[in-house]
Amino acid sequence: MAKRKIVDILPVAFDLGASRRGAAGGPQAMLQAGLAAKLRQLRLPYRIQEELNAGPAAAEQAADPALAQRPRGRPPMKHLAAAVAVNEALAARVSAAAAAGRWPLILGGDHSIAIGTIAGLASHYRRLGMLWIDAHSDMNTDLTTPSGNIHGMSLAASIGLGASPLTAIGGRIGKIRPERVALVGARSLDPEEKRLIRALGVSCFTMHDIDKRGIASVMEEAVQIVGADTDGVHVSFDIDSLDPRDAPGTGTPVGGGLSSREAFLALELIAEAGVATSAEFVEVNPEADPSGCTAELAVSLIGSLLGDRIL
Ligand code: 5AB
Ligand code: MN
Ligand code: MN
Ligand code: MN
Repeated sequence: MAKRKIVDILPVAFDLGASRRGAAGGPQAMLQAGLAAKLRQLRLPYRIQEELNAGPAAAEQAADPALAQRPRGRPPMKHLAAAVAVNEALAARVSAAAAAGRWPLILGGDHSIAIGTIAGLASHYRRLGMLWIDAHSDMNTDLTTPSGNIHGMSLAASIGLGASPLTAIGGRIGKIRPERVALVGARSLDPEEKRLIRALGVSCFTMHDIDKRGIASVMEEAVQIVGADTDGVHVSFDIDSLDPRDAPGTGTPVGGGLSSREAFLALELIAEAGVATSAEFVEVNPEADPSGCTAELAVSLIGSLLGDRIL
């Protein structure tokens, strides 16, 4: 990791962006699985910030009908007010961490928190690149969502597409440009997400590409794309990118995913390239995983991204 910055751990106990509850316990599960010890082992200085959570905003939606408007033919966005509140707070924290020269490491929480993370980073990095490692593309908007779940909209919102309460988080609309994004591990895309990915020219390395070319070749190209003409690279890692056999503890598992070996190698290659300036690890759901193996795996994966080596 570049220049041994202080790793600023930002736990976000928020899971109202998903249908299934439980990802709010992700940060504590990763901390209990030994994240701090891993950072000490890597001799990385760190601090652990106070956990952010939904707070009283979770009850606000009923009181604000404008926020619960129902686009024709689609379910309404669920828990919009709470998602806006937690993401605004997160954006402020991430922005402060980056401005202070620290290395933001956000622990989710469901993937809706990427909106706040990226908003905070965008205030600091004007040409941010992003690796979005996920079974899904999270490219729905309020007009295309099949579920109303905001964790399926976070990448679209960060690009500037979708409902204004989401796109306006952190101020500027359009925090990241589609050509600076690379998706890795995709295997469950909704029809309108596919259309949008093609129309915007977002690089998308699916499981098909990974099966055919191997993860190393794919990562080499992905890292090159997100590192070209950018001033920072964020790694948004959804644990459901892994195959559920290796990472069962997540709310929206999809078979046919990355093996843990592929995921380790992907993160090791990002570390070797020395490009990452921040990361988030999301969608770890301890309630879906009584054994705790998913949180343990997540900690090891974070270690790999931060420079852990076998020898
Ligand atoms: B995750 C789905 N596309 O919009 C939707 O886990 C799933 O953050 C979204 O990647 C999954 O509801 C969101 C069907
Ligand atoms: Mn996701
Ligand atoms: Mn996902
Ligand atoms: Mn998920």
